[in-house]
Amino acid sequence: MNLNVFLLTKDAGLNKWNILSINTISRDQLLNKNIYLILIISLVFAISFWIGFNVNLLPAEASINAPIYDELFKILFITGLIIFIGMTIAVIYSLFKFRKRNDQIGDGIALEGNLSLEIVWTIIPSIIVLLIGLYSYNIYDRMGGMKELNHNHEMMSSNSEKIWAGISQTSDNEKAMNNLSIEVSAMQFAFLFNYPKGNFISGELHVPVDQKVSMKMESKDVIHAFWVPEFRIKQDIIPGQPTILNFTPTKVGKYPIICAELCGPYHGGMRASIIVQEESDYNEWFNKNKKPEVNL
Ligand SMILES: [Cu+2]
Repeated sequence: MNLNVFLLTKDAGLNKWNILSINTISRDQLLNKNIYLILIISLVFAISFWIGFNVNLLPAEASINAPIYDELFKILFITGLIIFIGMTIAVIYSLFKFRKRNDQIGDGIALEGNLSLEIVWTIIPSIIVLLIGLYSYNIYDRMGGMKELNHNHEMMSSNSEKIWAGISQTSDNEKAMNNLSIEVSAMQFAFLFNYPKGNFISGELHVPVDQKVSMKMESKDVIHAFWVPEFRIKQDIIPGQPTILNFTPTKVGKYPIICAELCGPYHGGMRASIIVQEESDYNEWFNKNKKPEVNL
């Protein structure tokens, strides 16, 4: 059985292209074409999933937030790869398949509109964007982004003070019960870390491993952002509007703290370090730095 297929032919006398309807492709040929298409699409999916699961572009995972965030990244990465590889193949195929042949002179015919194609390329991206949006919401919720902010922060200097934003993660970890409370001040162009329990200020953030840290952050001047790539967390620090950031480090080591909000001419140099230590090492550091209590 033959199928009706539209082909372009050149009108010899007028040197123009016409659309002619002629029977050329058999059902078998069309089936073969579809099989090739399905094979190529499967291959694109297989390659994308393989790269997504085997190529790691992210730094070490050093907080309990990191694996949660990386789940989302993996999905975004694989989705991006499928689109990128698929589009690249389509472009390269089209370059060869539809290139100008020697006997072709003049413009191609003007094609206008294809409703079914437009419906397909609207529905597919809409579904992808909707699913990614829902999944991102779920990840943000699991990271503690949707937790209530204005309760149960014994560290806060005045309980009535409004916390404006932040990631308030709670973990099932028993140790999370005794949070380490730190107050962060950001200014052009440095971070300062105040340890209220030890009554001292440090330029380096030291925290014990596997223990929940609860930070209240305020800016002295402009908007800054506290970002630790290895922890997969970032939170803006805003003048006059305290924000909080809770996290639990899981890996001993030294990681960069980077200001992630363009805050002035030396923004690029606004960095500090977070040092995650074993509890005994942390206690040693803390006791060395803490100021003796003065009884008046
Ligand atoms: Cu800054």
